[in-house]
Amino acid sequence: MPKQEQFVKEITDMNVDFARWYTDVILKTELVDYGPVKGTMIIRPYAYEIWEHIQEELNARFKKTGHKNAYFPMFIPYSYLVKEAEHVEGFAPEVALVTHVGNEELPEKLVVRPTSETIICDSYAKWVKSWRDLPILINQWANVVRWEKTTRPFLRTSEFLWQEGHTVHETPEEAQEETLKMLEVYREFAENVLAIPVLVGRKSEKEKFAGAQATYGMEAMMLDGKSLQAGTSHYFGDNFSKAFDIKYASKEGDLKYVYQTSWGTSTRMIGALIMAHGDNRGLALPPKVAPIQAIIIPIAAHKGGVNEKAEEIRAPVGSSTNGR
Ligand code: 87F
Repeated sequence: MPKQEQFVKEITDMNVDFARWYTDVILKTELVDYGPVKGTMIIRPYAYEIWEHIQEELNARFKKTGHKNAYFPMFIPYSYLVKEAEHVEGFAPEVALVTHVGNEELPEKLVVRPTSETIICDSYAKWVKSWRDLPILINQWANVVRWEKTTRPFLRTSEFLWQEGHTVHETPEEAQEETLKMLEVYREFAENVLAIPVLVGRKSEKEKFAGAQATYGMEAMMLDGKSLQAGTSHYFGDNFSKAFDIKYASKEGDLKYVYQTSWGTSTRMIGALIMAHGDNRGLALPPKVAPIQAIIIPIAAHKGGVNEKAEEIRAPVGSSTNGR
């Protein structure tokens, strides 16, 4: 049996069991491996290179829209989380805590960041004094930890990589504009770089993040007909500025609360790529994020058989595809 067909045989038919097809593909193509701790993943070099392309493309867009990258600590004092207790309530079971160092119990528990609103707002409260300090347009590339019960590589893992944008504005209008601007950055990126069809829109009152006044999401369409949330953008209004006391002296000289946003995308995008482009031969990646670029050039195409051979190489005989 030709080697290629043998290889294909090792991948479950996507029309038979899509979830198993996904797992077969990511393991066989050496994108990922399971970490020793349940729910964790090892991002192998092939997948990390895809992530680097995603970072380059997003960074270019973030910079173009005036944002700068920064880095905040991954350990957050437990008391910060309690400050916005109402927002965190539903998430509490997912939060990983550091209670000991060596044999000694810490005087205050530490949260391993599941998201960075609290620690970033703490800094913003110190940094914002007058209207001249605004807007603040900061993005962070980081790992985050959320102790999830059911996990799948790239789609839901206890630790993942992401970017989180956190911005501060003088007016509600400016913050609302930022929320939608970044949602549009995600949409344009998903369609033009990842070549994935997406739907963007406002989430319902029930679906939105409790800390936000409005949450917008980007749903990416997968080959099994399901959608996958691949990005979110929140308008916080003054919810966080009131909880963290972030005020500025306006041009008129009075003290006002700031208006904020946050927005994020993660390594889940790699999962979306696989599920939007793969087929029964395995992985297929759009050129802008593919680590390996293969171009078939039929030289002397006028000669008989050349084009046919090129076509045969592109789509090997005997392989089944997803039919697109
Ligand atoms: C899990 C544990 C604790 C999501 C959590 O969507 C807190 C949270 O606040 C939590 N899971 N969230 C909401 C995150 C909001 C927001 N943060 C920046 C984003 C995008 C990036």
